[in-house]
Amino acid sequence: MKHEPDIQGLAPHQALLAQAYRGLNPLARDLSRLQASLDHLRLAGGETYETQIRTLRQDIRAYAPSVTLIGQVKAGKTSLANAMAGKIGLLPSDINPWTSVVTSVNLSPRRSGSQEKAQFRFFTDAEWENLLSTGGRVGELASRAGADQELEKVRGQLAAMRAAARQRLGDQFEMLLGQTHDYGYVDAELVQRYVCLGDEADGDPAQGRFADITRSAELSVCQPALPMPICLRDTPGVNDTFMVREQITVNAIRGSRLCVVVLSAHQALSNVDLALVRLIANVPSRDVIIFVNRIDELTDPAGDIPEIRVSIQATLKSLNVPTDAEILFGSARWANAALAGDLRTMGRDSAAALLNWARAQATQGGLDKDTAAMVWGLSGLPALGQAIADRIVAGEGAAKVAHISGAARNIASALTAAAVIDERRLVERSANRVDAGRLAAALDHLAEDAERKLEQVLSAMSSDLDLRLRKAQDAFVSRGTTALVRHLETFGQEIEWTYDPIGLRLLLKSGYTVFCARLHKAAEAMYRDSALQIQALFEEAFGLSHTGFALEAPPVPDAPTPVILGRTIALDIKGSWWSRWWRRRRDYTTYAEEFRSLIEAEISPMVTALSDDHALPHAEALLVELKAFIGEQRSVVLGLAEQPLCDLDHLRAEQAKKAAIRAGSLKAAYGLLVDLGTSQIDARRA
Ligand SMILES: Nc1nc2c(ncn2[C@@H]2O[C@H](COP(=O)(O)OP(=O)(O)OP(=O)(O)O)[C@@H](O)[C@H]2O)c(=O)[nH]1
Ligand SMILES: [Mg+2]
Repeated sequence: MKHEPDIQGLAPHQALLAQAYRGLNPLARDLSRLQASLDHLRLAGGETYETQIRTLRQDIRAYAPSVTLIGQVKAGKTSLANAMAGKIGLLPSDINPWTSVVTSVNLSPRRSGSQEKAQFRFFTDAEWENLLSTGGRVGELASRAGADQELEKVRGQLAAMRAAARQRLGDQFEMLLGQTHDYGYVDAELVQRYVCLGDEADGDPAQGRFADITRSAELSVCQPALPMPICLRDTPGVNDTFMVREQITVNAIRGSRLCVVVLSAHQALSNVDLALVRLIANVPSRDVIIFVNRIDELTDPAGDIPEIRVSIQATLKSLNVPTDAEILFGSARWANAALAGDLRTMGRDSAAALLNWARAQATQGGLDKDTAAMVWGLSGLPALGQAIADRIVAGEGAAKVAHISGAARNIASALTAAAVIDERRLVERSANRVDAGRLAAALDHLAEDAERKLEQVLSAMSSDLDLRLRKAQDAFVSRGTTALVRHLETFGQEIEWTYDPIGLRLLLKSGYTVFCARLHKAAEAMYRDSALQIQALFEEAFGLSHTGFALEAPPVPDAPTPVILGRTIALDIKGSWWSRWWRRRRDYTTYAEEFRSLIEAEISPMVTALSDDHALPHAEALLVELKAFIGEQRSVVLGLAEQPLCDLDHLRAEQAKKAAIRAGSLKAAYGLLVDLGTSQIDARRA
């Protein structure tokens, strides 16, 4: 793996990109050190560890941290994604068409074996049907609330979408559902056909041909300027009252740890963006970077930017969202102009704003002398790249390195022990045979015991979580109903009443966070105990208490963020349906009951999803990790116990050959592994 792009050999626009992502260089270096150490271990270990080492190598090779861009409609997410990828015009960005599909751009510096490709996945029949019959989230919600007009509107939109798709696709329509389309190349025209919806009137017919029924797009492109692979996810704009695809955006955020929230400078953040704010409210603020784009459209960036910052922070605070997310400012337009090496593309007003911002920045430190590099700097892209790199390096990257280096050190440790065992067998001229059967039984017992214990703890904690979540839900509904009755008694039904679900979300989130923290602690203890027990078994079986054989427990996997809590529910929509619902109740004594069942029906799926789609799979992942760890160690220990012992002369001959290689390779591996993954993990994540 290459870990530092060769700046000399890069085109000018690639050099700009390399500069933006240079914060990833140390991580790329660590990963390539890990690869090298695994190569040495493979030499040292012969075939014994072949599979394990291959899996670890593949794990490193496939590793690509991902960043999801979400944000306001037309904030410039797609333009920014293009600039971040160093690929002008790769994803179609314009006033029209608009992005309608989550698009993953997998960028890799490797030229070999990673040829460009694209895969587009369509909705399945069932998903499409479901969309049509329920009208998506808005439809479900509207029908529950009895908002017939809204429901009709959504149905109408969907019917139009279907008709458009039918017209565009003709007979192919039904056949395409559930399929995927694969291509061995990527270009803007291809992408446009699948991921952009536009107004028929002014679009060409090829545009968005498949967009109505596309569920996801995966593109793989080569970017030699990067020190390591990364994945950028572009999503449709949020604040879409249509919300048909909200769930897909929620899943995109879940799929990456890091989230870049793109806002438009002349729109900052306001009450229109509640849906967006709800989505980020549940992502830890250290994983959220706010990028205020389009500063080139401000007449006085130097004067306006500090105010915009304050206003965003105030809005977040008023909506009860942690305000410590990093806020950056920039312009995708400037970035793309710098990449193109043609500053004329930015236009006169944009250039005036650039000068204004350049003057302000000049007072705070040197601007680059090279014009393209200066514009690139002012575009905010290098700062964004650095912020992303910092978080990856301290967060998921460090966790990855810790995981793999721990496993590699365990292999090195076992190899060292193997050398001692061979040595002793020769010296003692005895086949001091370890009872492999007994050892296997002991290991099986240990595995069963550990798995059962962890399972018990996990299941007890999961029930506890369920209880907490239901309690939070009940309390919220009861409090709401009581408040409603009181309102009716005091003010009657003429004055409208509202009930903010923020308290519920906070309760659910804290229940989930407590659950995850307890789970983490329990799993950590169990992993550690298992490692110690296996080590003790091993030492006892081979009589090796002084070889320094030390087994490291694997790190505990991270819990998924509860993004689902950001999903829009009826109470979030303070629009017309709510007042109509309110007015339509004939007998106000039934208000409370109906209100109760309405919000219960709305909240239940969210609570269930938190438990079934987040908590349970996480508990399962912790168990899988334990099983995998014990399984690997089992095969290592048994492999050593079952080494052929009958022929000592053969062993001697082999030994002489192997010993030198093993000693040399092991030394090299240890040298590379010595300080990897032990100290870099972000302390904040502990
Ligand atoms: N002036 C200016 N225009 C920009 C900038 N970034 C994007 N635009 C323009 O804004 C329009 C929308 O840009 P997109 O990148 O498609 O925005 P988006 O957020 O992806 O839009 P949706 O996916 O439809 O929500 C296009 O005409 C872009 O050229 C910027 O930094 N400055
Ligand atoms: Mg877009």
